[in-house]
Amino acid sequence: MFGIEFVPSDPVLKLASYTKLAEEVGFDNVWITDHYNNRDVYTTLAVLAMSTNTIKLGTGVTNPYTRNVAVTASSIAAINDISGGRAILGIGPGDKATFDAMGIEWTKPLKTSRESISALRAFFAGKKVNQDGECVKIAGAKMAFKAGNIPIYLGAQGPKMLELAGELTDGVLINASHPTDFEVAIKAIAAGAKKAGRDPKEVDVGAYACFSIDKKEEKAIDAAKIVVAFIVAGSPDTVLERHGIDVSAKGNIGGAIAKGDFGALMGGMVTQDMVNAFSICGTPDTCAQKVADLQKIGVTQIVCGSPIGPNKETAIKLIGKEIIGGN
Ligand code: F42
Repeated sequence: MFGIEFVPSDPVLKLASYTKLAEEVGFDNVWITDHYNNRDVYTTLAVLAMSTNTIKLGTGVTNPYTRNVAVTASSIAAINDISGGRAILGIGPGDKATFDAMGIEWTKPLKTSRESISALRAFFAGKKVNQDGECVKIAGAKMAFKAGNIPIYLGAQGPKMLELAGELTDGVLINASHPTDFEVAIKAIAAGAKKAGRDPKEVDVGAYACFSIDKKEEKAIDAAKIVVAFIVAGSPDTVLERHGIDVSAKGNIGGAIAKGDFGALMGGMVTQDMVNAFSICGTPDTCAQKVADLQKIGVTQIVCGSPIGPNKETAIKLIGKEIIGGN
């Protein structure tokens, strides 16, 4: 399966035209990110629903801190309604930096995720929900319209979150691009599935990857560098060490980002090793090989995330022709 991620920092109508193109070239899913400072995820998905016919429409990902889960259930059910059953709910504990700016306290992300998923399943099943959780409390709320059977995906990287995904979800969206990270992740998902008596194959394993494709390798790499810089700056030390990247680079890159010194980032701070570890990047042949390597170890959905390529339209067409077409 193939997905594509868009960030609604771009105007919604522009995303609608990219999504239509993505649908035409064979993508299965479109995922829209959720951050308060960008355009609203459900408004965006509603427009995408009206301008497409077959592609599935996912929040990629929303969170249970900025919206009560009953409101999330109602919003995604409305998307399911207007799209003829094409909605997918991607949810994760969210992004601490944006919560700090909003004055929202980020407590118990793992437990909040677990309790949110159970409440959401109950809302989707049309039940009157009574849940006296530690983090999510619902006192008799019920949807007044039919939600339908909406798959739930979890945004996860940490071992406990991945186990939770294996235990409870239809799929997981993992912010990573390299087989080494997925070998670790797939084991954790399988452990969670086993604990719940499920077949791990029931869980769609999504690589939510930084993706950059162009016929000219250099152009593809340059387009990925700033995204890779943000990934390095935000990665735990254990992940950098796993890829043999000097942990001190994290502070230097973070400093350059804070100063807005993009010249330094492009001019050598972001190394080829970092690009290889944290993106699927290069010519169509290189990208196709990297996609095949991930599929071989058990990744079942490749989500082509930012930047997609130096030119989004050209990149979407290239992925359709050279990667999805050849799969
Ligand atoms: N976040 C957004 O805000 N917007 C987005 O659009 C978005 C997209 C997205 C796409 C893919 C993806 O993988 C993640 C994405 N995210 C997005 C981020 C997402 O919402 C999550 O923040 C992120 O995936 C979670 O990262 P993580 O799996 O590393 O989990 C964190 C919370 C973690 O520390 N996990 C630990 C682990 O091992 O998995 C568990 C920590 C733990 O056990 N906590 C206990 C608990 O109950 O929470 C509490 C412990 C205590 O002492 O209180």
